[in-house]
This record gives sequence, structure tokens and C-alpha cells, in this order.
Amino acid sequence: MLTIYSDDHHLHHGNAELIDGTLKPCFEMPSRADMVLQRVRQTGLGDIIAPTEHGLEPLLRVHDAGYVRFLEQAWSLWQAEGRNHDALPLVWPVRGLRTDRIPQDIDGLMGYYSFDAGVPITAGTWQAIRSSANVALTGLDTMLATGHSTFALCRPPGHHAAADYMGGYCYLNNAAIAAQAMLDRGAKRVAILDVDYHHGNGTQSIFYQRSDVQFLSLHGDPTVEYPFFLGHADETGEGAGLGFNHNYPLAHGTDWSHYGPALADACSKIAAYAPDALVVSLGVDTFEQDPISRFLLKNADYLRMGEAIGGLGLPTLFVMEGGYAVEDIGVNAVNVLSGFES
Ligand code: Q9C
Ligand code: ZN
Repeated sequence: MLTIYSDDHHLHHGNAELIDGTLKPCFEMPSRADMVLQRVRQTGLGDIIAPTEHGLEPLLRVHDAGYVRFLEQAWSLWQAEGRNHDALPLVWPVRGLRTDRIPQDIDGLMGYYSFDAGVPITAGTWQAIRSSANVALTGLDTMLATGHSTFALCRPPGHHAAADYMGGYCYLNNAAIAAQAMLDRGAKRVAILDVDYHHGNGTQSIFYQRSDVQFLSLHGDPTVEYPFFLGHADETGEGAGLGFNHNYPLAHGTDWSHYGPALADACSKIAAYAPDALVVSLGVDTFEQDPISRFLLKNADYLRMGEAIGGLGLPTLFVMEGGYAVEDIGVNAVNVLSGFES
């Protein structure tokens, strides 16, 4: 399987995140993608190629223009305040506060365009997130050109980012951008299967009212897990999208004995939808040793995950999302891809 990868992700390296009430080094760090790349090389998964520039147009098919402009300008606005450390939001427009007037100050803008503080903006963030989206779009190019499934080794991840807000280490929704680009190039239906430990709230909300994208997510139950405010089983889509959104909230402590059947159910729904292609939001933070997550999947379970997805027989674009057990992230991600090909 071909892998798309760019070193540009190194340009994004946040310093610290606020977690459990303390500042800790960011879990979403450059070594994550380095470890996955290393494992791709070690296992001889296939060739590794660089992304090509796709411009802003495919981003704007999914994201709000004001939001994209904000991402482009945020660092320089932050610096203009005399600040040279990471930009982070600290105030949000919740119930009853106004969202009809967009602030002009960078602190207001950071809050307006985010839903949590897990999104440091640094000097290189814009280039890194553009490049990450280009990785996904180039993966789509090669999948369409060759008819073969492809691995987009994206970093930063994307599935928590919605049309006009960032959060959860995510800025541009790489999987959504690729899925929309597929439709724009003639696909009639695309399914997105999100196996990251966290609910893919951004992807869900982008396609919630549409029937041309089916979204399925297996994740920690939002009653007790981040992102808390989306991802319940009763979210099934709205309007034309009703019946095209499927959430599988799973309990803390979920292992393969409960994960496998949920995944099988999701796969049967994908088969029934009969999409032209599948996008997999590939997070491996379901791993038993993940430092911020509470599922118990083992290294070998990722082979089975790949086999189950491969059983669909669909052209598949794998888009890298989360996974914070850095020592194992490469083994687990590539196990999914190897299982898929077996
Ligand atoms: N106690 C992705 O996996 N903080 N984002 C969680 C846990 C945010 C994860 C705190 C986690 C975001 C792409
Ligand atoms: Zn995650």
C-alpha cells in the first residue's frame, strides 16, 4: 500500500496542554508521525511519496472561509500582541452569549473559532495543517488513479475540527476534505468510518444533514469521555441526513470482545449503504496503553480491525488521526493496514 507523507508536520509542535488541571507536554507530538513512518519503512508496506499542493479550494468545500482565514492569520495576529509563545484560546461563546458578532481581537477570535484549548497555534501550524490536508488529498489522487487503497499519514489530525471551529488537536478536517473531494470528482456516496478512540464530532457535524456521506464512529461514550458534547447513539442525522449517521458509544474498559461486534455492525451498515469508496479515520488511541484513553485493544487486535475493514472490498483511504502511545503507534497503525491487505 502506498503511503503519503510530508516532513512539514514537524513545523507544528505545541509546547504544553492543560490536562487534568495541570500543564503537561502536548500528547500530540511530532514523534507520533515519525514512529508511524518508521514502521511503514520497517515492514515494507509500500512506497512513500510526498504530497502535492492542492490549494485552498478543496478546504473551502468543507470549511468556512472566515475560519480558514483565521487559521492563516492567527499566528501573526498573536505575534502582533508581542507574544512569541503558543497561541491558545481561553474564552468561549456558550449558551446565551453572542456568536453573531465576530470579535476583532485575537483572544476573541481564538475562542470564537474553537471549542477547547487543545489547539496550540505556533509559527509553523498553518503550513503543517495545510500540508496535512494535502497529504489526504494526494492520497485520494493516488487512490483514484490506481484504484488501490492508500494510507494518508496525516499530522496534525483532523476529526474534531468542524466547518468553523478547531479543537482536540485538530484544525482542518482531513478526512472530511478528502471525502468531499471524492464527491466533487464524481463519487455518488462515500462512507467515513471513524475508529479513533474519541468521537469524530467535527466530521459528524460537517455531514450531519447529508445523505451522500455516511458517517460511523466507534468511541468512548461521551457521557464519560471527551468530547462530551456529541457522539451519543441517538444522533442519527437530520433532514436529508436522517439515518446516515451511526454512533457506537462504548464503555471505558472496552476490549476486542465488545469492540469487534460493534465494528462488525458498523461494517454491515457500510455494506448496506454501498458507497463508491470508504474513508477511515484511523486513530489508534483505542490501544490498552494509550496515556489519555480507556479502551483495552491489543497490538494484534489492530490486525483484526484491518481484516474487518478489508472484508468490505471497498477502495479505502486511511487518514491518520489520534494515538498517543508513541512506542506502539506505528505497530498499531500499520497492523490495521497489513490486516486490511491480508
Ligand atoms: N482526559 C485526537 O485523538 N483531551 N484528539 C482529552 C483526556 C483532548 C484527542 C483529555 C483529546 C483530543 C485526534
Ligand atoms: Zn482520539
